Amino acid sequence: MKDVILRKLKDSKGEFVSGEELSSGLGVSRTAVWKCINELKKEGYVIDSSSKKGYKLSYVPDIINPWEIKEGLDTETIGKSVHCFSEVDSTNNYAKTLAQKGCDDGTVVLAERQTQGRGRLGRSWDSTDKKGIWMSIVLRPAVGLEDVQIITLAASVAVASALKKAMDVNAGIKWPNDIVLDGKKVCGILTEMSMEMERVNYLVLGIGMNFSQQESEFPKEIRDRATSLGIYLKEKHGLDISGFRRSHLVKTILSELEEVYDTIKEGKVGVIIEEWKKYSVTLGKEVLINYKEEQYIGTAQDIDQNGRLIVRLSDGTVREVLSGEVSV
Ligand code: BT5
Repeated sequence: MKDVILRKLKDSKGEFVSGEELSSGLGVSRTAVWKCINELKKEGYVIDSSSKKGYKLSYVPDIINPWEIKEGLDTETIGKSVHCFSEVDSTNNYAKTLAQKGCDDGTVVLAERQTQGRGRLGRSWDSTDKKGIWMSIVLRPAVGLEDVQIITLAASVAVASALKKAMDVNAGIKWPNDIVLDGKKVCGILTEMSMEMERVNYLVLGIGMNFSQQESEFPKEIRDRATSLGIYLKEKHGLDISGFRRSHLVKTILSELEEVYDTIKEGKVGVIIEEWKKYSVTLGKEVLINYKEEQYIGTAQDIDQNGRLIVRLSDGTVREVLSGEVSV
C-alpha cells in the first residue's frame, strides 16, 4: 500500500492529493492512509498534510528502498526482484542464500549498512551506514569458468559508464576492476561464484561504491587510497553530493549492467574488451604485480580475450596475469 500512496503522491507533482482520493482509490480507510503517510515520514519523506487539501510530497530523501529503485528502472532482467535492508552482514552473503534457493537471474540485494562487508581474499570492505551503495546482483549466465573474468570486467565497464551517464563523472578502471577517481578507489567489485559440472551455477557480483563519505569517515589506514563521489565532486567541480540520489545511480548501474550482460550473452566479448580499454588507467603504465608469493615489475601492454593482463617484463618476457594485485 505504501508504494501505491508514494506513487500517487509522486504523480501529483507537488500538488495536494486528498485523503479521500487516496483511501477510496485503495479501498482502505482514511486512518490506514494516515498511518502509511506517517511511516513514509519516518523514513525521511517530507509530506505536508492539510486537513482540507490532503497530502503533498515535498521532499524525497536519499534512501534505498525497492520503490525508489524500481521506479523508472528500464531493465528487462536485472532488478526485476529487489531486496533492500537497513543492515546485513554482507549483501553478497544474502545474495548467495537467495541464489541457493533458486532466485531469478538479475536479483538485486542492497543494504544501507554492512557489518561484515568483504573485499577479495578475505579483506574487509568499509560500508558506512547510508553513505554508499552496497549492492549484490545474482547472475545466472550459461558460461564456463573461463568467461567469469570477462563478466567481472564487464561489470566495471558498466559502473564506469553509469558514473558518466548519471553524474557526469569520468572514472577510470584499474585492472582488473577497481573504479578510481584521480588514482583513489571509489568503488570495488567482488565476484563470487558457484560452479556445477564445470558450468557456472550462479555468480554474485558485489559492488561497493563510496557515495557521500567525508575523508574523516574512512578508516585511517585507507584514507590516502580511498575517495567518495562526494569528496571528488566537491574538490573537482565544487558540487554538493546532496544534489544527487544513490537510487538514481543504482538504476543507471543496473541498466548499464544489463547492456553489457546482453552483449556477453550475444558472444561479443571483443566489444566489452574495447570498452574496458577506453576506461583503463592501467594499460601502457609500469605496474608492480603481486601474485601469491611472486612480485614483478613490467609494462601493462594489453588485455586478452579472457581478460588477462599482458605484462612485458624488462627482460622482454611476456606474462599473462589472470589475478593478483596491480600497483600503478
Ligand atoms: C574489493 O576488494 O575492492 C571488492 C569490494 C566489494 C565490496 C562490495 S559491497 C557489496 C558487496 N558485499 C560485500 O560484502 N562486498 C561487496 P579488494 O580489491 O580486495 O579491496 C579491498 C581493500 O580496499 C581493503 O583491504 C582496503 O584496503 C580497501 N577498502 C576497504 N574499504 C574500502 C572503501 N569503502 N573504499 C575504498 N577502499 C576500501
